[in-house]
Amino acid sequence: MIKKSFAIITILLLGTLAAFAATGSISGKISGIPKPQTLPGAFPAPPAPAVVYAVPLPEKHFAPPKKVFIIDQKYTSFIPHVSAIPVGATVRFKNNDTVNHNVNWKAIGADKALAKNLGTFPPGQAATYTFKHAGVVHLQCSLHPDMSAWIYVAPTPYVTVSKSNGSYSLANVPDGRYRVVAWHSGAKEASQVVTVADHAVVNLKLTK
Ligand SMILES: [Cu+2]
Repeated sequence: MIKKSFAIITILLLGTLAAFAATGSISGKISGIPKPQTLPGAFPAPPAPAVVYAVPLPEKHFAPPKKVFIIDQKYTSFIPHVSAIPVGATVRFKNNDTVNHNVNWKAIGADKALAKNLGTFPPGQAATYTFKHAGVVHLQCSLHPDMSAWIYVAPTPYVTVSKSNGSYSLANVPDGRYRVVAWHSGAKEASQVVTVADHAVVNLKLTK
């Protein structure tokens, strides 16, 4: 009887360890994040975060995420300023401001054929768009030339936005080889190939 329960506990323990091994992680720090330009007399703005993503090697296709991402318009700003989403994700653009706003972009990555204008809508209304192509999207509002934000559509579900100090963590990354890429609108991309076995630390340095 004791032997039998010992065996069951052992099996349970091994099962738990296997479950942990299947859902690894990548974490680290992105250095060299450019400081934003602040006008004289204005409050210094915090640095915009970097986007970090891990592409499996060889690359593979993923089902689109079920989660709907939200980008708000408030205080004549896009919030958040930087979003990172997997390809296939749907974004809901809200207007929670007191004035009309517009949402448009001139290209996705270098592809100007993917330019889009979602229209102009009043407070309380929203527009929805599904991003089927990977690449950088520079959001603008035709009514307010100072409004600007970035969506990075990554070719992988393992994508996140760093903290403003550059630290990041990617969860639920299965064991295997990946190219980890860091992106920032004001810097050159940095990348490194890594093998994840439970956990990997990848620190990347952005350069001008
Ligand atoms: Cu606007």
